[in-house]
Amino acid sequence: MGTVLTGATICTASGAFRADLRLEGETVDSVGFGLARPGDAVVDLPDRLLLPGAVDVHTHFDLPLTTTSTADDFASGTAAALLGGTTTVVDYATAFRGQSAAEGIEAWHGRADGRAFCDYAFHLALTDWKGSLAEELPSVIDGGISSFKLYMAYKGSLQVDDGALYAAARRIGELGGLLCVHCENGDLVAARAEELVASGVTGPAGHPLSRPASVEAEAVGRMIAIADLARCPLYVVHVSAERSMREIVMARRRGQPLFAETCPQYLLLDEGRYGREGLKAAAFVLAPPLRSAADGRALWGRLARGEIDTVATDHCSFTLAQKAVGLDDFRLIPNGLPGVEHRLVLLYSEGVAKGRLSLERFVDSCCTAPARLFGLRGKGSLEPGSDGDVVVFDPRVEWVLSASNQHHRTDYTPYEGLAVKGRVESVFLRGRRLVDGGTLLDGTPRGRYRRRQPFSKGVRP
Ligand code: DUC
Ligand code: ZN
Repeated sequence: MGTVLTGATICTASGAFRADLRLEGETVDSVGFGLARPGDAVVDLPDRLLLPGAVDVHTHFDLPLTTTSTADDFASGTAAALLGGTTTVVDYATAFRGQSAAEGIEAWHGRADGRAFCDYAFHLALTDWKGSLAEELPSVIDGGISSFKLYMAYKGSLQVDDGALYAAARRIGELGGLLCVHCENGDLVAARAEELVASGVTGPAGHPLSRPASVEAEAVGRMIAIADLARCPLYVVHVSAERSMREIVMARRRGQPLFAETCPQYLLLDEGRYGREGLKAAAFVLAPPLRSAADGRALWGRLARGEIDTVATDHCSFTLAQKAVGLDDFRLIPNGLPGVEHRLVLLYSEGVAKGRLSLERFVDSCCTAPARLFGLRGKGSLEPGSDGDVVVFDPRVEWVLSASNQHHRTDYTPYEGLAVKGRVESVFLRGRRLVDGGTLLDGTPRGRYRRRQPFSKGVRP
């Protein structure tokens, strides 16, 4: 027995069209007309859009920092994701200094297994580089983790130097992996932050001053050169500034395998938030910081033209009490914003409904391209044979985002009071309806760990 969704518009990365979609078992069985078989459930969905389950390739759930942990763990984070139409997340498992890759990955499985409401996979973030890690990488890739992250920022904790970036990139490239890099010059950030604090600038307004766009763009340019020398495909995470995009576009024109991700916060929010007092500014501290409104406009253009490949959230959530720890020294404010629940509606409402983004680019950047780049077979597409991950989206509903109606485990949302158009009505994960009318239908965490293909093997739905 299957389920036939009728009367809606099917939205894909290459076009939108009226057709029915039949789910059977865990997959999309067929797309077309007259699909119902005896015993099928038929669901009539006039005026709705059917989207592939969205894929968020940048989350930090249950991430331990020196003094605190992120507010969302895998249970709350993946529940919020699913309610917002994201059926797969790729979280950054981290091997902290002194840990082996296997130890880092095992710890992340321990955090996620049996708790996730949507499907999930891991990248592996490496916080140093040594021979033993190089030896471990083939078995990591065999375990379905085919992308790796290195940080050029966070001096003294996550940051690695250029030699390590180069050596890791050589190894990852040779193994057919994809290298994700946080591009900000951590030495410059640390020096400027110290200078600011010494001159009496200690509040949250100091945070963006310590890491301006030039600090990001320099690191992007340097990393592009390193990846080119190392012959390693590069994915630049959370690009926030037009200056960085210029570096990326130039290198792509030279033929380098290079991909760019941005996040809703860089498209929709700007540095004006840091001009407010105390917690009102601290709530918006993340790295890279919010930029100018002109940067946001330029990023929309780059996304619409396909120069930015993906939109992910960098969901890394803290409560206001956690943010308050650094009110007198911005260096202590935990970096990050909540957002995994709101990505689809924000991109639809502020992008598609406002004419900044085509429906195709919306689907590609939020669903299809992330699945393809990160080797998630069966995800990000509504073609027959794909996983039955389907979002029923009602583009007519108007509502207001608020901390009071979100499911992130935070007491604020960066988008408080924003009126949006469009709402996730129901969500199917591998053929089973798990969300309807904006609520989870069952309290059982049904998310599964997904092994990913190496970048070099490509992926077909
Ligand atoms: N930036 C953030 O704002 N949070 C998590 C990690 C990062 O790089
Ligand atoms: Zn991140």
